[in-house]
Amino acid sequence: MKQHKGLLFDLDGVLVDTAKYHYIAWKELADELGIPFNKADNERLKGVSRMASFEIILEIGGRTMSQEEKEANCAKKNDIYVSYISKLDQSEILPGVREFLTEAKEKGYKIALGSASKNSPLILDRLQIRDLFDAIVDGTKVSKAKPDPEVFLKGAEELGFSPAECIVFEDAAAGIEAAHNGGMQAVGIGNADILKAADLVIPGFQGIGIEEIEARLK
Ligand code: B16
Ligand code: MG
Repeated sequence: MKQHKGLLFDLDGVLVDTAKYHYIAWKELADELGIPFNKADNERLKGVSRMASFEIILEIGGRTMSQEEKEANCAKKNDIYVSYISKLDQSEILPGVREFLTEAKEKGYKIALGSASKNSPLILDRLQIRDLFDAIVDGTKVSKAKPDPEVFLKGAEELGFSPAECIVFEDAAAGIEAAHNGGMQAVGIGNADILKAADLVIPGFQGIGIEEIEARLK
């Protein structure tokens, strides 16, 4: 039974794996700065804003920088990152995502993006799924990072629904917490051990539809 009206999706790790491109770009910058940076460090940057990510990298390297220098380095990293995501194509959408979104839309749900990434519109364009979104709330519209609920509360508001009428789909523990802080149910995408707090955890969208999610959320 349809109990909700709005679906709010995180981007990285839910719709597409952009973390690998963030890693390549941060790694290139870190190498240039002589800061050791590996894939385990990159895990700490998932869902974290660009500037906060760079601050973590500086902390790893035991370095400090002026605000101006930090901004210049973030811009440099973003240029590298954008050069990669500009080449994204439809094949990089995670399995089952397009089918899930299309079916939910047909069933009358409204769909919003809730992501920290300022590059969200470009990524949705490249994956050719932008038209499935009724609202896009990204890093250009919010100032507080998850677990603050701001990004999802704005998403619900832009869709015109109350938080209780929305379901959040997230791959990060901080995102699940953000959904709950905003009064929304949260479906975790990925590992149930990491996403213990979620109301339901699924490995991905392959072979699952919104009706099954609604039934299992009860
Ligand atoms: P940008 P999400 C996040 O996306 C990424 O997980 C995180 O690694 C990145 O730093 C952040 O977006 C900002 O991205 O530099 O493109 O503005 O998980 O919130 O969809
Ligand atoms: Mg994510």
